[in-house]
Amino acid sequence: MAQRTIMHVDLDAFFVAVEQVLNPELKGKPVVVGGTSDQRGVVATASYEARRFGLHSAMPLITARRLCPQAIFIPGNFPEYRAASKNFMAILADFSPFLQPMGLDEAYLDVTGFESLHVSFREMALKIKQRVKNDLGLVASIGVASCKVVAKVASDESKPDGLIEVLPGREVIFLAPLDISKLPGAGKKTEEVLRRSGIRTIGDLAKISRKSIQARFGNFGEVLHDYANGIDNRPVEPPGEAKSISRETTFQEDTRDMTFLSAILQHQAEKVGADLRRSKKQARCIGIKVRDSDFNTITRHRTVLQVTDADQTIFEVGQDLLVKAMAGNRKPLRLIGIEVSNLGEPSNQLSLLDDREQRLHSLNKAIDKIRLKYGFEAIETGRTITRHQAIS
Ligand code: TTP
Ligand code: MG
Repeated sequence: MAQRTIMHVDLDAFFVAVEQVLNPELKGKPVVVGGTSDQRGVVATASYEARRFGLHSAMPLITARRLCPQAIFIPGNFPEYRAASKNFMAILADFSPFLQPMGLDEAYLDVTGFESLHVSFREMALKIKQRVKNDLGLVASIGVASCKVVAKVASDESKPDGLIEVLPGREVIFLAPLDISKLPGAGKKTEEVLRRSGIRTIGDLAKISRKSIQARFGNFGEVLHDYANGIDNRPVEPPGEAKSISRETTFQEDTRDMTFLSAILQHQAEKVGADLRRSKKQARCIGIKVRDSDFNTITRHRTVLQVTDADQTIFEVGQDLLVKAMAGNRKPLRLIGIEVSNLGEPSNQLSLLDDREQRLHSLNKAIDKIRLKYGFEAIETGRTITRHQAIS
């Protein structure tokens, strides 16, 4: 693959930073977004001042209050975060059309060849940081590297208010001393297994033989091994060009609890369906992915007769595929995921054949509207409520 230059841009303490723009009195203080501390719930974002007390995302609010009683707790305001995110992405789009947003506050940019416009990649990154600061009052950290995974690790390492450029050829040297937990893709469980075999740093993983990692983790292990060696050919994919839309979830504990797995799958189907409708696409193919406790990964796909963007159809097909996949494998699962592919524009003629899809489409569009206003979690079904012990 030809030499590329990728930037990973990620906003610092995003939700809190937006709150600080709205109310400058919060600047420089320990601030937590995620409800008032007497409520149940978790920290969504902690300011860097609060992180000094050990606070972090996903920590129960009760614990956060105990560690840092003087912190200011704010319930959160999703429409404001969404608006800030839109402005942030618009700034990035001024610097490169090859932009792949990842959630609200981070994006990859393919900037190959663009250094000549800005003197150097470093100057270009500094300009991006400056624009984000001037226009939005937010702080962006940036990693520059030859591939996505190294750019991402670089931006993480540079925080807060950072910029790290990893020059071509220096990827392995940059990654090697870092703790294995810093490698994207290696979840808690993988990390534990690796640590037990004496692998502590990314460099330790990079050095072990490909055969042994493959034997232990299958093809997933090969990907991790490549990442650890700074090898990652994933392209920066602008969202309009997505060939598929997917969600996957890794569990805290391996499980075969069907109620729980259905809840997760339903939530994933709702997320995927919402993405489909937002991009005005419909899918002809629905697939699932499961990974068992031994890291064997199975995928199953089905082509549906009627193209769909309905959460309900995606879930039903996904559930059916999941049950079949589990019947052929008795091991507990550590991950499940759902994917829709073979995407196309909605066809009015076809939908005459089946008004179920039409009705579901209208219903789901109404739900999308409510969620746009009040946040995705504003609507939960009986099924999705049981999923809350999962991590994603
Ligand atoms: P992150 O980029 O992971 O975190 P951050 O921007 O707060 O802090 P930093 O990047 O400087 O480390 O996530 C972006 C936003 O997503 C974050 O502000 C809040 C939200 N979020 C949650 O709601 N729950 C979570 O568990 C995480 C990790 C993030
Ligand atoms: Mg961030």
